[in-house]
Amino acid sequence: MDLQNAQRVAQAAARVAGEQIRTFIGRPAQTHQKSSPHDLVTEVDKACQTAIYEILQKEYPTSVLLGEESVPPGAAAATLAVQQVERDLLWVVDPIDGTLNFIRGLPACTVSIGLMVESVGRVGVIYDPMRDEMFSAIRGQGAYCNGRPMRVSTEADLSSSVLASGFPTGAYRGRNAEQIRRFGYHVRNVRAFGSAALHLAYVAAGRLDGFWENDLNAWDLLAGAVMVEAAGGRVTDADGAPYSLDTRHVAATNGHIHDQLLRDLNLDIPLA
Ligand code: 2AM
Ligand code: CA
Ligand code: CA
Ligand code: CA
Repeated sequence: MDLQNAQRVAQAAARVAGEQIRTFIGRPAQTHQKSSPHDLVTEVDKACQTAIYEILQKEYPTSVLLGEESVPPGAAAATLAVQQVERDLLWVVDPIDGTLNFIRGLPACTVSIGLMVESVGRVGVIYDPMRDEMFSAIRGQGAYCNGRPMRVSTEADLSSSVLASGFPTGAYRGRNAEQIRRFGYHVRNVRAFGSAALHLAYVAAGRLDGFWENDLNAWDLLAGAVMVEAAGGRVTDADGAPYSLDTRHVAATNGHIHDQLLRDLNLDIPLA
């Protein structure tokens, strides 16, 4: 398997989708509600996924594609991902991560493409079209932003850390908001840019020291998980188990603050 080629193909696909994001940001043609009033999708999400699929499939015709917009919203997504994991080549695609930002014209939306080879995450590509930043990584071969090597930060103290999280649309919104409130008191600051993949790319780049969020899916996480690890960081489930395709509650850090973050995440917080 030529992982360099796979990375090039994923980057090309991400750029094609990124072009559409740049064209339609802030003025998407049609917006539909998915699982809840907080959870939206546009025709551009679907068009971007189709364009990405075409490029990946042309170069890798036997690979399996798992994209957000071809899976029904909700809990089945993770199960589906796990069912596919045994396949030799599995591409995991989020055509627009940060759809609400895209709709509102907020320039924090990314294209996220991850590749699993025989059940191991090997390649991660995250493209930010509004800043033209191409983040990419191959397991064991480092991580890069626009060709320059990236490394996680060296911050070792949670109280001096800059973290990111989000407000998931489903049942875990309250829990996540409560965690943000608590961390807000004792870390340097917390950001919520609205794209999980962007947060993960920023952890890899050392711009953020850590990121956590509840209730995410494989397409939000795979590319970024490969990237954070390739940049020297650590990615686990909220209970400390190593990242896997069915991880929903993720913690990704520079490694140094990881155990401190997990400890505080696991304070007993009631749901919703
Ligand atoms: P999306 O924009 O691709 O939908 C923001 O907190 C993060 O939550 C984004 O990465 C967003 O991805 C994701 N998200 C949106 N709707 C979600 C849902 N129903 N369940 C879980 N995550 C969701
Ligand atoms: Ca979505
Ligand atoms: Ca997403
Ligand atoms: Ca999406």
